[in-house]
Amino acid sequence: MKEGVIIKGIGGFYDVLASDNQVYRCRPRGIFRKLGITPMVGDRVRITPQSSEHEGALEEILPRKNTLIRPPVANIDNLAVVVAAEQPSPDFYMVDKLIITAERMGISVILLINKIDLAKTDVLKKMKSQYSGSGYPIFCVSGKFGQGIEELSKAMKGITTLAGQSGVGKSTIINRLNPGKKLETGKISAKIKRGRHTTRHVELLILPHGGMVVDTPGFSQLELKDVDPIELQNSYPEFDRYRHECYFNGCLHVSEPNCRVKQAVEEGNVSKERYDRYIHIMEEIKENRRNLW
Ligand SMILES: Nc1nc2c(ncn2[C@@H]2O[C@H](COP(=O)(O)OP(=O)(O)OP(=O)(O)O)[C@@H](O)[C@H]2O)c(=O)[nH]1
Ligand SMILES: [Mg+2]
Ligand SMILES: [Zn+2]
Repeated sequence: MKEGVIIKGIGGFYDVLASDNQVYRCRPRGIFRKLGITPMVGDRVRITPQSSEHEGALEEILPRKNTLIRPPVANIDNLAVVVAAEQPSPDFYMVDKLIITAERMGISVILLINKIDLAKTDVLKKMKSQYSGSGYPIFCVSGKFGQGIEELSKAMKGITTLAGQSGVGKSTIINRLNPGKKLETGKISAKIKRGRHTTRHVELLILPHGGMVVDTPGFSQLELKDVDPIELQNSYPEFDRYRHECYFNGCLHVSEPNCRVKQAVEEGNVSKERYDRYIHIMEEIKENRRNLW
């Protein structure tokens, strides 16, 4: 038996990249259908290679660390949150919400500033002042011209997906990371509009340094429906040093007295912008919950 990762599903078969660096086209054992288990791209699996060198049987799916629904991929290691140095201007609420979603799924966050060929350091300065406290790595790249791509590619260990506003350059970056494969970029053509109704095809692309990237970027679970207000702070690593020193045990760091997190904001040790958006997102979560009951 060999271990491997499902990189693609095609009509009931699964392409598995095995530890010997070979791809085996595998048919799942009947037991999976009996149990109602559908293998997913990203699944770590055990296979038995069969007579023909590149075929095999899918024997076992190892426990999943996490699962995304759109795109349907399991075991995501990193979420690269992409903003543009220029056009479109960054939507930091979206950035924070993507971070919260990633944190809750045990996915590491990478912050990615694209289009650095276009602009000076404005967005970088903002990102640094707002996110350095969280400890997330920040990469500056140009998907169009290639700056910083090599370094980014080395940092993408395991499975990475990209997310961010339309037009920030996600597809351009992926093409640059994996020059062997071209994805659709730029204007939405009539062809793509028609393509919307065809089956979404998900595939893990193998990067030169061994990492893998999902070729259908998308990370759309942004409603934060099931976040408990008390849990929201767990997605803010920059609060960690302070929150255990708040006067109240269940402090949400909103308007409670003697809140150490608020004090850290006032002292400039936690980004005011990040904190203000935290309050806003907290309101949103509470509002959503009220509508649920
Ligand atoms: N100058 C410059 N333009 C870029 C860069 N990266 C992407 N672009 C341009 O930005 C536009 C959008 O790029 P895409 O890669 O399609 O953006 P996307 O994030 O995939 O957008 P959606 O698929 O709509 O979510 C295209 O016109 C690209 O040529 C870059 O590094 N520098
Ligand atoms: Mg795209
Ligand atoms: Zn507090």
